Amino acid sequence: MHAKLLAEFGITPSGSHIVRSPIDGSEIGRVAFDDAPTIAAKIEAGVEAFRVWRDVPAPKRGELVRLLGEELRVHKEALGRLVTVENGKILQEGLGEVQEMIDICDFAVGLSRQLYGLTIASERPGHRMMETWHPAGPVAVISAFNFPVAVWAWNAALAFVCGDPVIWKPSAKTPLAALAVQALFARAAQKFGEAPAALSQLALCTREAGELLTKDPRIPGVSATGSMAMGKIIGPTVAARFGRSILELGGNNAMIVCPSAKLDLAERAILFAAVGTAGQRCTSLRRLIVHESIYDNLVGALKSHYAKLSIGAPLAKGTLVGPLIDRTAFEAMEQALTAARAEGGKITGGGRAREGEYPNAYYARPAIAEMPAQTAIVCHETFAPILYVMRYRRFDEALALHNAVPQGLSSCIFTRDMQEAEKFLAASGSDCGIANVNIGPSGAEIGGAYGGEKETGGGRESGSDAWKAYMRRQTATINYSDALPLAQGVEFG
Ligand code: UN1
Repeated sequence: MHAKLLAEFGITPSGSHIVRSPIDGSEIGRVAFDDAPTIAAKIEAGVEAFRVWRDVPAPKRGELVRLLGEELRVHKEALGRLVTVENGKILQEGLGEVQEMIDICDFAVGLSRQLYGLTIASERPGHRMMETWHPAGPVAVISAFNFPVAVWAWNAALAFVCGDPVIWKPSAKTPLAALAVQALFARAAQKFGEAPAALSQLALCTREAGELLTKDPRIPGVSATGSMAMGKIIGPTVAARFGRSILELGGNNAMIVCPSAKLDLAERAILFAAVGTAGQRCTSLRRLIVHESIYDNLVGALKSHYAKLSIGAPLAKGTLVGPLIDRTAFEAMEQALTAARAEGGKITGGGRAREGEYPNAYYARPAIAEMPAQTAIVCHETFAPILYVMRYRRFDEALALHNAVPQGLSSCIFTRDMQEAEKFLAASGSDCGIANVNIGPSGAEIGGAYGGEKETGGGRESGSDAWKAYMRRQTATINYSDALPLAQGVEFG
């Protein structure tokens, strides 16, 4: 079955890096890794592609992205399946991830005719001043296993219309989906006919070889999604050569549930955000801050939902929770639960599921950890389905708890009280990059800028004006008079 999927994308497994499916631990393919000289050659090829691509009119560049979107539409089912097989998220979410790619392609096509600059009133007579956005150069995209294809698309679709080639280092855990995307890109490029050969390249490599991408001054922009630890290395490396990085690191996303909340909606939102994708989204719900008056009601209902969750094969209809990516992820979950217990937490759920059936895969029972306070482990992002629950009395107390973690990606409040909703969205409210009212923290649309503050890294990808990070800004002033007036009225000579 996997071989047929790979064949749809023309992938013939070869190489020494073994790729295993988290579904059952079986080998699903092999890929060859690039060594350092190959990465260096790819950077050079990216620079050459840039020389050509930057002069192609942006709307024409958009046409290539339109064709890529078409390929994705045709192969949505197969690519969604491949994402599920390689990453373990349930098929609905695998398909959703491909839809996210299609959406950003559509967005980028429109954008290709809207890379607007400004005209600015000059203080000098007979002068015109303007701001132009130019292509920046090859962009390195470093992506994580949890969104193995969508994150590339958020970056690449924008980069291509902005005139930048892309060199993509996917997670070593999900290289097959990356190869499949690269194959679809190649088909779109062939139909387009005029794309330079190295416009889109893959760098399948170890972290060490990947560092060449972050260190090379010919790559003005590096967009990296992953852990805070990774960002702490990449950020300073890119900054040391005055490059630009777009960092999308960890989240520790919370929901405040207020007394007036519509609880049935809140429950559904919590389930999707806390156990969906087996808790392996950057935007997964990790902290629940509940008003004491509804605490027993809500937490009781959640426990009964958790007890009935269908955990298992992610391709099977009806499954809501697939496997964790690997053993390390499962062990991290266990360790976090042990720490939570030691810090006074009362744990419901947790532990391994379906072990008899899948001895080489790591299915985890999602856990609810009722905490006496926002202890150390609650402030730490564990990439697993653990929901820490805390109670609050006063609204300002809830808000303070909400913001008192090092991460700042996504956040939400469930309330029907307008004052609470507005306070949450105000300057003194949620300190996150994403703040929702009566919606969970995960599953953001592509139209908004995606990213967060503090240890989340500060980068913005995807919609709104995130495209500006892929271009260089130029201020140009033109003198169409016969004089040479100086700015600030300076007389010189
Ligand atoms: C991620 O987890 O890295 O908002 C990305 C969401 C998705 C993207 C998550 N649109 O949950």
